[in-house]
Amino acid sequence: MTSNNRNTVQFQQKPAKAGGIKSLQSTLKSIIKSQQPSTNIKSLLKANQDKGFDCPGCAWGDEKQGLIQFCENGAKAIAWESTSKTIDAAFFAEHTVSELKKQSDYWLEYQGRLAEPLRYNAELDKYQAISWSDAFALIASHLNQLEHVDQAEFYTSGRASNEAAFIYQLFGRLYGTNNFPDCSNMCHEASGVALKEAIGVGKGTVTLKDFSFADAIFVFGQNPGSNHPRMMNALRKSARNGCKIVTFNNLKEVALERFASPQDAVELLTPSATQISHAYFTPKLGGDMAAVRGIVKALLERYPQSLDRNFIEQHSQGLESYIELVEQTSWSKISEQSGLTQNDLRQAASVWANSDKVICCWAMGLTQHKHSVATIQEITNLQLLGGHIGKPGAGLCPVRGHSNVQGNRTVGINEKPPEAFIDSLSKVLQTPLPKAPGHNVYHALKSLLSKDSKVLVCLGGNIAQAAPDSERTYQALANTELNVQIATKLNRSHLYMGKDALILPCLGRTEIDRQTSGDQYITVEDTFSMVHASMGNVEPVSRQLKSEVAIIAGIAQATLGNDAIDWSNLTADYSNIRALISACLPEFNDFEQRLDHVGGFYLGNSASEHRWLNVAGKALFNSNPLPDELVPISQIALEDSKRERLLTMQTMRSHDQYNTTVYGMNDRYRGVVNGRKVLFINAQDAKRQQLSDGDLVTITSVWQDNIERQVSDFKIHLYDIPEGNVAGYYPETNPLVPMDSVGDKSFTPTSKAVAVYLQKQVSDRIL
Ligand SMILES: Nc1nc2c(c(=O)[nH]1)N[C@H]1C(S)=C(S)[C@@H](COP(=O)(O)OP(=O)(O)OC[C@H]3O[C@@H](n4cnc5c(=O)[nH]c(N)nc54)[C@H](O)[C@@H]3O)O[C@H]1N2
Ligand SMILES: Nc1nc2c(c(=O)[nH]1)N[C@H]1C(S)=C(S)[C@@H](COP(=O)(O)OP(=O)(O)OC[C@H]3O[C@@H](n4cnc5c(=O)[nH]c(N)nc54)[C@H](O)[C@@H]3O)O[C@H]1N2
Ligand SMILES: [Mo]
Repeated sequence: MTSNNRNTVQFQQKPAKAGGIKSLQSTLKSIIKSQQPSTNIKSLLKANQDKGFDCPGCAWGDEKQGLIQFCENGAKAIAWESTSKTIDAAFFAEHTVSELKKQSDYWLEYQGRLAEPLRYNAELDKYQAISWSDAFALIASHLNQLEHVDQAEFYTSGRASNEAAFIYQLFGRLYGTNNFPDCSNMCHEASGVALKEAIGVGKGTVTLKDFSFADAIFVFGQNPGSNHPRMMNALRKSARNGCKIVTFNNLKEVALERFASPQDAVELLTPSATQISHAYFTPKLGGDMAAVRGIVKALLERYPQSLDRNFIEQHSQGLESYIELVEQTSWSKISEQSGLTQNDLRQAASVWANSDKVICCWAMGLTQHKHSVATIQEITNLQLLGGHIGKPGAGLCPVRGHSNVQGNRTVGINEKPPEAFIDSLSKVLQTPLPKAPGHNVYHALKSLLSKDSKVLVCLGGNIAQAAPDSERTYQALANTELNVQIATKLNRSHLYMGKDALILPCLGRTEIDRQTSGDQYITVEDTFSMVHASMGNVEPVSRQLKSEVAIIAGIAQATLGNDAIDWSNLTADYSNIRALISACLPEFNDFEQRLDHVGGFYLGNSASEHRWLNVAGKALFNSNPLPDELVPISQIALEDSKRERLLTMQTMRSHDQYNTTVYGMNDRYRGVVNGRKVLFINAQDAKRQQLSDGDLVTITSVWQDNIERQVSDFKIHLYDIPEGNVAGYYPETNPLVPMDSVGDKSFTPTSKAVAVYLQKQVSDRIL
């Protein structure tokens, strides 16, 4: 037997277009696989509609008109949640936790929805049923016994509603800590930090409408065909109206080349498709900052008329030193670091200069690097030069991931809360609340690793698989005295614990949430700062489920009592929570009434009104030098033979997954079927290292701590990817991302730039 048998993945030709009939077929398949086809079709028609529920897929906005507002991958997310399969104590009686650990992530979630509260029994190594009130009492007793309140960590994943997130932070702060690690620490943190410093608000400045007026849209480091399919409709519409789409992506993602709308009969049924990108550039991983610097250099040299002198004079600060820096940056450094030629960047600059209104979009390809904050500030500089912020049809658009990750931050999930927010919250509650910064994901994991922190509560998500450096992350969870997981489906985060652990099953977005005052709706904020209501419409999959709000309120009441807040009153009617949000956050005034408006309401954006709420009181040109090296490998002690072979690896999503939830084994748009242990590599790099398509390799990453981080049995695939770069899927490659390799100022794991070397495997040997 050759070891190739261990890896069943196969490679096909990439499709000629994305979308079209294949999308519809895939949508139908996932509905059928859910074993609830009729309920799910009913659900889908309610997705993102007025008085329907917000699709848990992504944070893209909607027009709230028309019958169909879901996409292929939204359908997968909905079908995955509303399966009829459930697991309860009987399932856990048959499986020890040690056995469950051996199963794949796919298998764990595929068992179905969690149906009753469970407590870990260390003697049996099994989860067993526990009543809700005992579960709440257990949490309270752990929390109340800690020597210090900062020994508790309160993690959030961005699917939680505004109402759940608000009372969660309320509970955490009344308990006494600002330890709120959350998924956005691993996601768009760099965007928030960069934009706050530069323009005074950590959110995008555009709304969905702006996409109809833009003359050009620059898309950096983002794969919307898989991760924001509804964005493809906006890009397609813009492209057809003559808007020039310029893409910067390390890979040639097919949807950004050619996309067929499943809602257009001709594109659906014939090979025709809309060409999306007017120009498509493939920079090196981490090379975007240099690329943007090059565009600015070309603008200053050839198109000085494209500068908006009035805007710059009236609204900005720091132009002179920035121009000096751009002039000092040589074209050779720009080309070397970006991997793009001077000609490429001059072409991009010419599109920019000939467009009056430009939107810049980006996602994880920009935010998961060491110099991400500086990169996003470079894009902001480019936008400021032409006065594109606050102009209709133009502006900055960090495309957010989880469907309510932006809302979570707005309502207080923030380990470094703004002082004004804490002041206002303290005033409304008439109780002083902590202001000292707490832990983000990085600090929380470090603190659990060193056993300084002892209790971990997770409001959703799967921190075990989402966080980097899997072995150390697992150890951090295994160190907990209590690990509490509020979840819909079983995942690996539920399988690591020190002494005590609880799994608390909650309602999903699609389910009816009945409380004493009647059926409740919740609210969410999309990537365009639009807030709207979401209401489930299917029967909960088990009678034992509680809503996230009810669970948090139950924990809070058991831990803190009802002195500061009457928690059951908040659960009884969520409008009581919204009244509190409204009292604490001025942008939510008349919260309840404004929800009546079809499509919800806009929270506003100070920068787009030319109000600059940063320290300078002006839009800032930040003068950040280009990094000395894209991955800091010169500081790593390494034999020359390995150093010569180093490649930079990105970890990304396939078309068949939602973060750590794996729906299937295919990545249709990249021609990958039947497996996920794949490493995409340039043919020249493969040749130099004597590797051929289909060879099995062991991948080892290098870092300053000299800890060996390795994964095996990955099949290499020759692919159109810049030399020196390789790509693999997240979370299979997470063991390779060193925990301490984080972004400057953002602490985000550098998941898009990991230094690795490869070793060919034959049979069970590494050659
Ligand atoms: N179906 C589905 N939808 C999702 C998700 C999901 O997993 N599945 N996840 C949600 C979440 S939480 C998020 S944050 C978003 C993620 O959305 P994306 O950011 O699109 O997700 P990734 O797969 O990480 O894609 C990174 C893209 O950036 C490119 N890239 C990587 N590094 C670089 C670089 O250095 N420079 C440039 N120019 N390009 C680079 C990659 O080739 C890839 O196309 O999607 C959200 N929506
Ligand atoms: N290497 C690498 N690592 C990454 C990334 C990367 O690109 N590369 N991306 C990062 C990014 S952008 C993000 S956002 C994080 C994601 O990190 P997380 O948000 O922590 O992870 P998810 O996979 O989205 O969480 C999935 C779990 O959420 C639970 N769940 C689903 N719906 C609900 C619900 O309605 N309520 C509750 N309570 N639970 C629910 C289910 O149990 C499911 O197993 O991962 C990060 N990690
Ligand atoms: Mo994300």
